[in-house]
Amino acid sequence: MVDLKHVFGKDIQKTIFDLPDADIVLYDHFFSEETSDRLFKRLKETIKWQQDQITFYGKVFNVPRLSALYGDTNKDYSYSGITMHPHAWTQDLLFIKSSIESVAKVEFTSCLLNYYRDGKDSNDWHQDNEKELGENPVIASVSFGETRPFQLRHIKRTDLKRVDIPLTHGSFLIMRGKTQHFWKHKIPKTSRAINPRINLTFRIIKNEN
Ligand SMILES: O=C(O)CCC(=O)C(=O)O
Ligand SMILES: [Mn+2]
Repeated sequence: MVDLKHVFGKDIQKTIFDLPDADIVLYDHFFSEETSDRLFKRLKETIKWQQDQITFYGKVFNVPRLSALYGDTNKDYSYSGITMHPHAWTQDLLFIKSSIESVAKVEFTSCLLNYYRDGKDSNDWHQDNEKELGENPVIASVSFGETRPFQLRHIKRTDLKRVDIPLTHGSFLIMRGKTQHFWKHKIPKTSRAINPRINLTFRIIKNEN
């Protein structure tokens, strides 16, 4: 437990994951319940959510979630074959960004948001290792709404077990160092009837367009 009362929540709980080739820290209750409720509602209503598509073996599929890119407007971002041009920062996003920057001690240029409407929405195994993010990306992930498991697996070490980290309402997870070189992550589908979830991943895009 660390004292971060000056930042926000009263019961911020810090967990450092002891995993090889990774640097992952989780802060539960980073944002208070009240702040999290307010931010969830506001983001759901004000973010310009879009349905992205991917082409796989010549067929076009809807990505199983809604997404949006916000950030410094001179920083385009390409992933999964899609190039996105960011919307300008909103007040809510700047508030979340400055809150996490006070702990992360870096400045983020961009925020990718995902809206998981129900248990059918998901995010399949991947690494956040696009070249725009540089050699060792810092990825700061904030979640609001339904708790979903964030699963991690080492790409080489088959002796290591999969890790499941529940990302709760108002939580803040940070991945740094070599994590994106060695670990894939995913948000699995579930057949349970669940509420929607919003996730924001703050990133540092090095190039300028
Ligand atoms: O929803 C999450 O917690 C993860 C999102 C993610 O991995 C991504 O957008 O790259
Ligand atoms: Mn990711």
